[in-house]
Amino acid sequence: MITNTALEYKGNLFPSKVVSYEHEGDSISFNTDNNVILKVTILRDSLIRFRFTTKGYFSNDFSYAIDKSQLHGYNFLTVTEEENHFEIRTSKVKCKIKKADLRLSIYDLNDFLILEDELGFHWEESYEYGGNIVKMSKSSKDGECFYGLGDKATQMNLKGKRVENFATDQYAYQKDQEPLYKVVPFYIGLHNKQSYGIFFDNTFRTFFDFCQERRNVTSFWSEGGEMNYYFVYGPQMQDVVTTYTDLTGKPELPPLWVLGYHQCKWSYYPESKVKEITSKFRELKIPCDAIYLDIDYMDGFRCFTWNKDYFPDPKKMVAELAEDGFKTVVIIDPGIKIDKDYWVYKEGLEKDYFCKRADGPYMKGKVWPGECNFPDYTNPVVREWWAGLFKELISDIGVKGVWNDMNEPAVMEVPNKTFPMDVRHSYDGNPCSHRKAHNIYGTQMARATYHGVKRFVYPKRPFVITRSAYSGAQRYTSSWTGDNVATWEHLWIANIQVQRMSISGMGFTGSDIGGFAEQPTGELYARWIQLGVFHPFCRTHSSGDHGNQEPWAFDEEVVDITRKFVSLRYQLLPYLYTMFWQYIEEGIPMLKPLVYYDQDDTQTHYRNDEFIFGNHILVCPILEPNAVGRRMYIPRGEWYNYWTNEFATGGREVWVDSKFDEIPVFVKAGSIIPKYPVQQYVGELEFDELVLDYYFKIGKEKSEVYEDAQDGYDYKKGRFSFLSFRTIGKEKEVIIQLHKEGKYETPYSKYKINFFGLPFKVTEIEIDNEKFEFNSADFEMNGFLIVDKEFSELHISGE
Ligand code: MIG
Repeated sequence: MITNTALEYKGNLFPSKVVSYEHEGDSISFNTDNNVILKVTILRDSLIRFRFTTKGYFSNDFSYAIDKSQLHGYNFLTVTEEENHFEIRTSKVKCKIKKADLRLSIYDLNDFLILEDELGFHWEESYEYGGNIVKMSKSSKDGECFYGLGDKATQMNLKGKRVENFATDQYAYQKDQEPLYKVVPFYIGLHNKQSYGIFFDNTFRTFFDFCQERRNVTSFWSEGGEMNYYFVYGPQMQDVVTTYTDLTGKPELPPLWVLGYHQCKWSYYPESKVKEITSKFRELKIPCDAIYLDIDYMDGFRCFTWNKDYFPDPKKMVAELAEDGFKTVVIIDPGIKIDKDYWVYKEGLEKDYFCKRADGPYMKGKVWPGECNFPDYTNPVVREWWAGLFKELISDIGVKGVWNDMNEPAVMEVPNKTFPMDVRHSYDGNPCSHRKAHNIYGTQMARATYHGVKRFVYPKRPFVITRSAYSGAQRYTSSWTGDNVATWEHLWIANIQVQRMSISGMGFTGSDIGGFAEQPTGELYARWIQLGVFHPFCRTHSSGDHGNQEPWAFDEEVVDITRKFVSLRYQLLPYLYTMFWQYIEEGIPMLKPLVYYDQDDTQTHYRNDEFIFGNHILVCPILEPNAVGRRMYIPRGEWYNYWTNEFATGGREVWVDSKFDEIPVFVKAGSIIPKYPVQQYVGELEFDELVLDYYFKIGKEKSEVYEDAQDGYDYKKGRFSFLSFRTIGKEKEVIIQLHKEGKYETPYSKYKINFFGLPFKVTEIEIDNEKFEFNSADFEMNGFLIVDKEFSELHISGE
């Protein structure tokens, strides 16, 4: 392993002076007299790619991370040559490139310096492997903060830290442990109220140093490949994140049931145990939509087989579970057991689909089934074969989702926990060793799985969840944060990890609620579920080594708390679904760390705990035992305590009381929160009313509600319902305007509008300019109205 630092190495080489340049379409190439070429490509006004070679020519340009549809050309840019530098301009930024050494600096159009090379691009030749160790260093401003990078188990602000990206099976990882399961070489810098982003699209092992090695220097480097990175202009963090997410791609909508609650354990078997668990959920009235089968459902851990002693008739069981509203999700690992009587192995062998060592033999490694071979998912033909393997599981048996594990890839009983580095990969026609393919392996497996599940579940929508991922994996799959531990510290970690994944383009993520390893106390489990219901993916999972982790494994109070919070999630399903819609449409993260929400407020820069769920709900978990409340920062603006409806002004740190069955939750004043009735599973109930909770504010606010058939693809043909509400509050008046789009007819016919915090007594209501009769007796502070869903303006006034 190469562990030398980016900066202090004697053998560093640097570009020398520019001798020529060419401008072709949206790209400009600068050639130096020592064979370095810097190719600058303007993808958009606010997105610039910098690509270096030291060989005098570029190798084939190929990336798994980039969403190809985002690579369209560009039409406004100018290049000018000055005495000592070149200047490239778009309509948002300008970039200066020094003739002497290719060092560059980027400014906004007010000449404000956003980012500047320190040493800039440099490299070290790696004779052992061939190729270079490629490095970049940038100057960092005083007070600069850094965010992003995926699943790192450390503080939100990465200032002062060094991180490593190498997908690793890290059982029971600890705070600050590096590296973890996922690789997202993307960060956001923030200084002087300006955010920008860097995406270093290089799948080799990479490192990032945020002013740890030297106080005012940020660097990143890789053990191979190209110095190939994208600069993303802000100035708002939202601009950076949405542009990055566009570049690396957005998912499709999951079916709505996937946003419900999931129950998992290693492992539920036999069939009678599975049914005992699902029945108990219904009996205790804790909503639940999905039940998981971990590796023990298989026959000797052979993927795509069943243990017939435990599950004599899987199709019948899956159908019976479905009747009770449960969707069955099963695990599938990459290791294929070496067993000449096993059809998947035989096919893989006959067709030559397994990864090979450099000298020819198949790569062999031990995982759950014993000695295995591993499909090369970087080969499109192998992905196609893999997708086809899901036919029986999905079409015949009726499984609704697939869980991909161990795809870092993880190998047992070897010191590096993964493949030997000489293993060969197709890399979609760019053959390479495992050094290059390692970090992308899990994503390509999840991609193949996604195509398989999608093919056979069609016309319904697929569900896939993965443990390992590289940037762009969000196009195919959701993810979880791996093998965490049932400790309070891990609850803290989970909170940050899921927020961080959210601003790293991969927001459809959750943690194993309660902790995977070890056993939580009832209190810890309750606090974890209280956070988990506000995560995009919400699943309890545990290793099962230390006891049970169903809500009823704890005392009755914990069961009640679980019911209360999971029910709240089910009420908030239309809100969650709308968050998801904003993510797939605009790349907007579903969870927003406080710094994302209000980067101009320096109070937010080092906050870890509080976050915005969607656009209008502020959540702050309780992360300590025996708490009766906590201190937290309420961001600027006006809020209501969700539990007490008390008004709170933000921009300050406050103590918030919080009983055991609550955590601090606030709703932004002026917003409308849509709610469904509590259902035990998605689609259980028919209801004729959409609840809309309105929280009074003097001033304006916007709220949206996205709905559709909750599954299938009709939404892509315009069959969705999109409600945009504009609320205007005045001293003695509230106006709610509603604008509707889409061709989907929601099954309910009315809205029940709840009003919170009205500062006046309502005397008159008009709907679309007609007087509306109502019972005014006690319509003060909190009251409600039931109105036909076809209104466009509601006008309430009083005295
Ligand atoms: O070596 O399938 O992270 O969620 O329950 C352990 C058994 C393999 C690791 C996963 C975990 C899963 C477990 N797996």
